[in-house]
Formats: sequence, C-alpha cells, structure tokens
Amino acid sequence: MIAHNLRLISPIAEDVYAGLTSSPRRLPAKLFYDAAGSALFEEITRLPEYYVTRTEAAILRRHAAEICRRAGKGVTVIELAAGSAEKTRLLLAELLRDRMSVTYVPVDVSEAALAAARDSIERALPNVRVQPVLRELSDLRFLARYPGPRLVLFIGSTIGNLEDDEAVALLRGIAAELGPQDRLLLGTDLVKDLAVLLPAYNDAGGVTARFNRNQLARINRELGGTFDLEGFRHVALWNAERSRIEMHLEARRRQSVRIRDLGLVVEFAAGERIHTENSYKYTLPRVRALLAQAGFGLEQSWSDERGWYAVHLAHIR
Ligand code: AVJ
Repeated sequence: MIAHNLRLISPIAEDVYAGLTSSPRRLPAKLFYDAAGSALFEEITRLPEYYVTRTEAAILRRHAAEICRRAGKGVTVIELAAGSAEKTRLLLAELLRDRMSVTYVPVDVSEAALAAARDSIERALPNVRVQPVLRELSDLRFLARYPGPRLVLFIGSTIGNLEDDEAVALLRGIAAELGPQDRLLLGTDLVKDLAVLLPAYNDAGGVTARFNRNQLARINRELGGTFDLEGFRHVALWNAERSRIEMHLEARRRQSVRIRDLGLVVEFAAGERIHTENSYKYTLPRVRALLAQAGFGLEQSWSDERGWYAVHLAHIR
C-alpha cells in the first residue's frame, strides 16, 4: 500500500525503499549528493590520495586549446553531472579567448552544487552566461533546446558509476540529440596500481568514510531514519573481475533501523553490507567500445604521463 505512494513522500523514497529491501542491500550513488554530500565530495577532490580530479584538471589545462579548437569556436557548453564545475572553467576561459561570450549549461541533481557552480563561474568569468538545469540524466531530450554547435561534457569519471549497459544507454541518449557538428567530451578513470587506487577511496583522514555514511545521514534527515552512523564501517575494495572499486557500509553488529516515512524496519546482521557505489576503471579499448556501441566515433584521447586518467573527444557517426 505504501509502495505506490512513495514518490509523493520524497524524491529519494522509492530508491531507498527498493535498495534497502533488496538482497544484497544497495543504495544508488546519486544519493550521495545532497548539500552535505556535495560539500564532502568537494573535500575529497582536494585530498592528497584522490588523484582523479587533479589529474583530469591537468589534462584539461594542458590540452584546453586543442580541445576547444577541435570542438569548434562557437560552441554552447552543456555539462552533465556538473557538480561544482571547477574544471570546466579551464575550457570556458579558453573559449572566451576567441569570443565575447559563451553559454554554459550545467546539469545536475544537486541544487546546492548548481548554485555554487553558477556563483564561481560568474565571478571568475563574467562573460559566461550560466543557465543551470536541475535534473537527472534519464531524459536528455532537453539538449535539443540549446543551439548548436554543442560541446557536451561528461567528465569527472561520473560514467564510472554506471554499469556498461547503463553507460551505453546514456551515451545513446546523448548521441540521439547531437548532430555532426557537435562533440562529446568524456572523462574516464583508468585501471592502475592498487597502491594508488585503494587509498583514493579510503583516505587517511576519513573524508571518504564520512561521504559514504552521508547516505545514511541523509536517510535519517529526509525520511526520519534511525541509522546509527557509527554502527557502519566504511569499506572500499577492488573487484578485479568487474574492474571496479566498490564502496560498502558494513554493519559492525546486529541492528535494526526504522525508517519512519517509509513505514519500514530493516534488520541488519553483523557484517551485512549495503553496497553504495561502483566506480569503474577503464582501458582505452573499453572506452572506444562503449562509445562505438552508443554510435560515437572517437576523435582523440588525451592522458597524463602516468596513464592514470583519460579525456576523450567523440562525435556521432
Ligand atoms: C564522482 C563518481 C567520479 O567514483 O571517484 C569519490 C565519486 N566516490 N570517492 C569516483 C567518489 C568516492 C567519484 N565520482
């Protein structure tokens, strides 16, 4: 009876209900990004262990001129899962070298992140017209509203949160809206030494652990949950078979949690886990194959000296 009214309770109610009643239990990664979680993620991006953001930023900085030249001078920049849009500034600044103004459309599920992105971009680059769009990436038909040529950014290795079939579906959705003049810029984290990968998802300062537990904190705040945050251990592990980092929250002891607004009581056995995130790590051939399956041709890839991360420019075929 509760089940079909869930959407009315809260935008996260359905996902939380489905995830916590499934076996094994899971929560979707997009649940991380309320205001508190977005702030914690920003903190992660500055951690010494988290190489992802600064490696991508270095690639974008080094190749901004070539990326913008290949994308074309007049592009409207649309960024999917924009977050704080820190790195995008590098590309927007480059585009402004040849033009009076640029339109930038950040798309995200976090209102707080969009507001922060708009403020920081407008302050740093007053000639950028920022037009934020608050939404999930499940329906991309809104892309048609923006004049071409377009440069669609899906950077930050956000694609790594998706299963291959979901990634291909999303890329297909993008491809369906793009014309021959438009470009996709995709950022992917690459397979590397575990001595580098694991600390990036289990930092010494415990920021990633707090980020992970924020999912439980959010359920407490938004759905009247009774999760004891200290009752769950942060676990980050490498799944070699699937080529992904997984994050879990593991019950330290047997416990029961009530989620008032869902009319739900969840019983956890000691050691039972909630799977909160996958972060896929790619190889170049795999990225090429994903793009090809979605109807994209790869125009150029750029990587760092250590081969830790890559940025790809693609067009529809
Ligand atoms: C934003 C999905 C790229 O997978 O590295 C950071 C999220 N999770 N630390 C990633 C994240 C734990 C991040 N992405």
